[in-house]
Amino acid sequence: MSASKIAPYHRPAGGWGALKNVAIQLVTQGIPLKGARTLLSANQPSGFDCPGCAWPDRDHASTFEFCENGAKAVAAEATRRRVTPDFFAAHSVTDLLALDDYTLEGYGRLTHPMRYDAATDRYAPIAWDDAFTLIGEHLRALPDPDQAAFYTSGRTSNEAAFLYQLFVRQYGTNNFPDCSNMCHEPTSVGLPPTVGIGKGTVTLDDFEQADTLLLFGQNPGTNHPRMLGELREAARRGATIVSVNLLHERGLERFADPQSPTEMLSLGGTAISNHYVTPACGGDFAFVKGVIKHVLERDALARADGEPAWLDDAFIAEHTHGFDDFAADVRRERWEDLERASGVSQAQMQQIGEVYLRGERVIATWGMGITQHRHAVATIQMIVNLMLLRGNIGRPGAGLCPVRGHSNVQGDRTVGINEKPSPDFLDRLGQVFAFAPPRRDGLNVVDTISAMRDGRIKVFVCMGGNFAMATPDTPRTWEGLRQCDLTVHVATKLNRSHLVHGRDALILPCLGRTEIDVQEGAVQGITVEDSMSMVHLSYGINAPASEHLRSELAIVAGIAQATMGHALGGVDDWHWYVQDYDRIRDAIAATFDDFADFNRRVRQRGGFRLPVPPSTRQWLTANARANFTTHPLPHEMPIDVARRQAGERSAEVLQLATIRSHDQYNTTIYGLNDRYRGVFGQRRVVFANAQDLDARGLRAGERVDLVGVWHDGVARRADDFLLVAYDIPRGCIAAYYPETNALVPLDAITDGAGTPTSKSIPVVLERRAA
Ligand SMILES: Nc1nc2c(c(=O)[nH]1)N[C@H]1C(S)=C(S)[C@@H](COP(=O)(O)OP(=O)(O)OC[C@H]3O[C@@H](n4cnc5c(=O)[nH]c(N)nc54)[C@H](O)[C@@H]3O)O[C@H]1N2
Ligand SMILES: Nc1nc2c(c(=O)[nH]1)N[C@H]1C(S)=C(S)[C@@H](COP(=O)(O)OP(=O)(O)OC[C@H]3O[C@@H](n4cnc5c(=O)[nH]c(N)nc54)[C@H](O)[C@@H]3O)O[C@H]1N2
Ligand SMILES: [Mo]
Repeated sequence: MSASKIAPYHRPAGGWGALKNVAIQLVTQGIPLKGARTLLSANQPSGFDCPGCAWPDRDHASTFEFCENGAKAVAAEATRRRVTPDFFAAHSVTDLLALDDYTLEGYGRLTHPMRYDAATDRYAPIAWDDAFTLIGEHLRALPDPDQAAFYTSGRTSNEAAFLYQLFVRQYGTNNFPDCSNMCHEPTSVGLPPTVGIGKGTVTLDDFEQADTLLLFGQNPGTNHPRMLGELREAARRGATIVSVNLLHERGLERFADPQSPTEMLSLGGTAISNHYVTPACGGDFAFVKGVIKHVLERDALARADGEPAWLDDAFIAEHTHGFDDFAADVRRERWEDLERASGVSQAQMQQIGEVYLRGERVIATWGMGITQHRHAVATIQMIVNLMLLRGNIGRPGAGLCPVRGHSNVQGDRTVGINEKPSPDFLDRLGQVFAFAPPRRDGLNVVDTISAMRDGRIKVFVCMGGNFAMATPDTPRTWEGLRQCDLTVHVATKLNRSHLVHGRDALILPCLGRTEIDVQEGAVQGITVEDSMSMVHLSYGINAPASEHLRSELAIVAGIAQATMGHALGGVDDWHWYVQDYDRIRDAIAATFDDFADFNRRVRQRGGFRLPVPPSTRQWLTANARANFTTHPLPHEMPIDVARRQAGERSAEVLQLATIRSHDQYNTTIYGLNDRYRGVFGQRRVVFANAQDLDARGLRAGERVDLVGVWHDGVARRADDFLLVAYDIPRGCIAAYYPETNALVPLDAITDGAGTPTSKSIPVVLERRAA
C-alpha cells in the first residue's frame, strides 16, 4: 500500500489511473489472467449483472463497458483468499474485533456455515441443517413474530428477495429494515404523491436526447463510473451540464474514457460540467427554490411584455394540480432568505434558472447529497416542481433520474421488501398464496435499532450487508445487536456485523453473483432491476468460492422450511421453489401484473422494462395528475437548530457530510486511496475550508477529534482525523463513512422518510493532544 500523503489530483477522472488501479486490485486479490475473463463477462448477455452499482447499461448486450469500480467489485468477490474454519479456530471474536474493516474483508470469502461458541469466543463450523433448525427454533419460540426483523442489502436478487418476503410474511411480520431506508427512501416517499411512482422516469435513450442535465449531489466518477460515459457523450454533443455538489468532484469536471485512444494519448479528457454550483450542506432545497423563483419571474416578465410564456401552460393545465398555491409560495420567498439557506448567490440561482429556461429537454439526477438530509423529501419534490414547470417529465430526452446505489436495491423493493407494504399488494399476495399476510407496518432501519435496544426485537436476520457499520450511531447500534437472542448473517465476506453479535449467532456463506449457481443439475440465472427499471437475467461464470456455499435462495428455503414446516401456494416444501428458479419467477408473475410472462420476457435480448407510467404522462396519483408541492423555507435550517443547542460553542459548529472514497464500496474498503480528492494511504481525513480552520486556530496537517452536538446530550465522537484544507463551502466539512457513523444520532432523520441525515451532522473539531 502506498505511503500516506495528501497530493491534489489534476488529471481527468478515468484515464490511465483507472486502468492501473484495476491491475493493482487483481494482483491484491490474487486473481491471475483469468480475472480478465471475469471482468469481461460483467453486463454481457450470457454473463452476470455487475454487482457494483445500479446504473443501467446499453441493452445488456453491447460491447464491454470498462468501469474501474465495477472491476473492483468483481475482483473483490472473485478473490482467491478464503476465510475457513481454521481461520476462525485461530482467531477469537475479541481478537478479530480489534482489526479494521479493510483487514477483515481482506481475508476473503467465507467458506463454511459457522456458529458462535461463547465458551471459546470463537466461531465453529455447523452443518447447514443444524443451522436452519436453530433459526427455526428461535423464531418459533418468539411469542410474537414482530419480535424478529429481517434486513436486506440491495445485492439480493429479485428471486431471493421475493421468496424471503413471502416466508417472512407467512411467519407473520412486516419488519423489513432495508439498506434503502438509509439511501433513496426519501425518493421512494417523495415521488409517489407527485408523479405516482417512486422510481426514475428516464431511460438511457433519454440521456442521448437531453440537451440539459442537472446533476444534484452525486459523485458518478466514483460511485457510478459508467454514467460518466453518458455524460461525456452529452458534453461532446453540446448539451449543457450543471453540477450541484458540495465538493468539486473530479469526475464531474473532466473525464478521459479509457476506451478512447485519443483521450488516453492526449491525457486531456473531456470537460463535463459547464456550470458548477457548490451549495452549503443541505442548501439544495433553497437553491432549487431560488432557481424556480427566477423561472417564475422571467415568465411573468415575458407575459407582461407580450412575449411567449416560459412555462408550459398546456401541460400545467392538462396534467398538473396545485400550481397556483405553489407559485404563490415561491413568489413570497425573499432572495436574501434563499441565499442564506442555500449558500448560493442570487446571481448564480438566476444563472442556473436561465440554463433551465434555455433547455428544451432537461433531465435532473440526484444521489445521496440530496437524500441524506433533514429536508430531503421536500428537496426532491422541489426538483419535481422545477421539472413540471416546463413539462420536463414524460417526453423524450426529459425526466427524473434518481441514481440508485446497490445493484438490485430497486428490484428488492419492487418484489416486496417493504416495511410499509400497500394494502393492495398484501391482498394480492394473500390471494395468490392463500394466506393472511400481516397488516401492521413493520420497522425500518433506525426503528429496528431502537427496538433491539429496548428488547422488542430478539431475532435478527440479515440477507447481506453490514448492519453494524452501515447504520448510524454505531455504539448504540452495537448495544442493540448484542442484546439479541440470535443474529444471522447471510454473507459472502467476513465483516464487523458478524463480530457484533447476539447470544446465539450464525454466519451463513452464500454464492456471489459472479458464481455459477447449479440446482438439480441445471444452471440457474437470477434477475435484477437497474436504476431505469430494466429487468434482466444474470448468470455467474466462476466456480463457487467453496463447495459448501449455498445460493441465497437455497438459504431462504432452508430457513423457511425449518421455521414453517410447509410452504405456501399449495407447495409442501420450500425447496421446491429453489429446484428451478423459473418457478419463483412464475410466482412473481402471479403476484405482480407488471411481471406478466416474466420467464419469457426476461429471456429476450436485453430483458424488459417495467412500466413507468409517468414516462408516458400517466399519473397514478390520488387525483390522477402530477402534483406541484408547496414547501415554505423552514424558519430554522437544521444547522441553526444545532447551533442553538450548542450553547457557548455555537459558533464552532460545522456540518459534516459523510461520503464515499474512491476505493470503497459502502463498508467494503478496497484500498486506502481516494485519488481524485488527492488522498493516499489513509482514510481518517477530514476536509475543511481553510478559513474555518483559521477561525478555530487550527491548521491543515494537524490531527483532530470530531465531537457530535445533539439535543440528547449523548457523547458522540470519532477520534483522530487528519485535517485537510479543501475547496468546500464554509461551515461544512466532509469525511468518509463508515468511520464517522458513530457521530450520526439515531434520531437525526429525514422528515417523513426516516433516513439518517448522514450528509449534515452537526459536529465541532477538537485538536488532539500532541
Ligand atoms: N465504487 C462505489 N460505487 C458505489 C458505492 C460505493 O460505495 N462505491 N455505493 C453505492 C450506493 S449504495 C450508493 S447509494 C451510491 C452512492 O453514490 P453517491 O450518491 O454519489 O454517494 P456519496 O459518495 O455518499 O456522495 C454523494 C455526493 O454528494 C455530495 N454532497 C454531500 N452533501 C451535499 C449537499 O448537501 N448538497 C449537494 N448538492 N451535494 C452534496 C458529495 O460531495 C458527494 O459528491 O453509489 C453506489 N455505487
Ligand atoms: N454515514 C453514512 N452511512 C451510510 C451511508 C452514508 O453515505 N453515510 N450510506 C448508506 C447507504 S446509501 C447504504 S445503501 C448502506 C449500505 O449498507 P449495506 O448494504 O448493509 O452495506 P454494504 O457495505 O454494502 O454490505 C457489504 C457486505 O455485504 C456482503 N455481501 C456482498 N455481496 C453479497 C451477496 O451477493 N450476498 C450476500 N448475502 N451478501 C453479500 C458482504 O459480506 C459485505 O461485507 O449504508 C448506508 N450508511
Ligand atoms: Mo445506497
